[in-house]
Amino acid sequence: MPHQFIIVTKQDGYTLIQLNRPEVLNALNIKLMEELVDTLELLEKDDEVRCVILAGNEKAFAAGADIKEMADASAIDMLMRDQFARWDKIRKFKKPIIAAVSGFALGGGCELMMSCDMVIASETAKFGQPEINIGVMPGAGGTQRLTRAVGKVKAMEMVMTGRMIAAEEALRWGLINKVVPVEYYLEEAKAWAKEIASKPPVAIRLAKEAVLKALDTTIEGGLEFERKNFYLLFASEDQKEGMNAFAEKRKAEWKGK
Ligand code: DAK
Repeated sequence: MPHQFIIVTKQDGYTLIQLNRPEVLNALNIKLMEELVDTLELLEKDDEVRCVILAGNEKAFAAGADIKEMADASAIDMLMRDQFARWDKIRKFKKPIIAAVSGFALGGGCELMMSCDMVIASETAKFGQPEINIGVMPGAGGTQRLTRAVGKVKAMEMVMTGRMIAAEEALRWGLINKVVPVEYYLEEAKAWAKEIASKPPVAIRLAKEAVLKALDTTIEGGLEFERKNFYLLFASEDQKEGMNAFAEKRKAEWKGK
């Protein structure tokens, strides 16, 4: 099915998804989110895809949820649309997702970015949770994921002032992984995706699960969880292959089993 608001490009080992509503700075409307989540569901089942890059364009990753689309909604409309179910599917996506961000990542755009596993940004990237300026507050993880990423006082600053922060500041705060000149941000994300796609997929999947577990459990529970995933990998062919290849001084060939 052709997409209206995203562009999907399959590369060797990974897939690039580009949000594509440039006339409204990639504002996230319901249809765009539907296309994005439906695509992720397909990619999850495709063994050739080992990593995903989510990007916008140079001017905007996404300037938030589509304000015009939700302006007249009632609380019950919002409840019955149940859009969070869609957002939950992104959070539960099992393969690594790298956000490649340039320009605005605001409101739902910043929240979508924080649902990804790693973030490569251009020097022009700007991050913010400006919902306060339109009479609401973050609703798709902005008070929770942001606080875990940057700590209480900085999250309060962003959520209560609605101010944007620049890429270098976001890097210092621990919100993103790397900042590069705008002409390289997508290339850099592709290099990371290629590197991750070359790793053993089962170990990548269980490692992602364990890191995410750290965000919502005690240290004791998290260590237990990590240990189980670690043991489980000794049932994989890739563990035998990886360790034997090391001993035999050759490159491992992963089967994803
Ligand atoms: N929604 C709809 N249209 C938007 C938009 C948005 N979030 N952001 C920009 N646009 C549109 C503008 O209306 C304008 O359209 P035209 O007037 O040309 O038709 C076009 O994009 C270009 O924008 P500007 O002319 O404003 O461009 P500037 O460079 O002057 O300013 C800006 C760029 C990013 C500073 C400005 O556009 C701006 O402040 N945008 C709004 C940013 C914002 O407030 N974002 C937070 C939105 S609330 C949910 C999940 C998530 C959410 C809600 C529910 N569920 C699962 C239920 C999240 C909520 C939000 O994100």
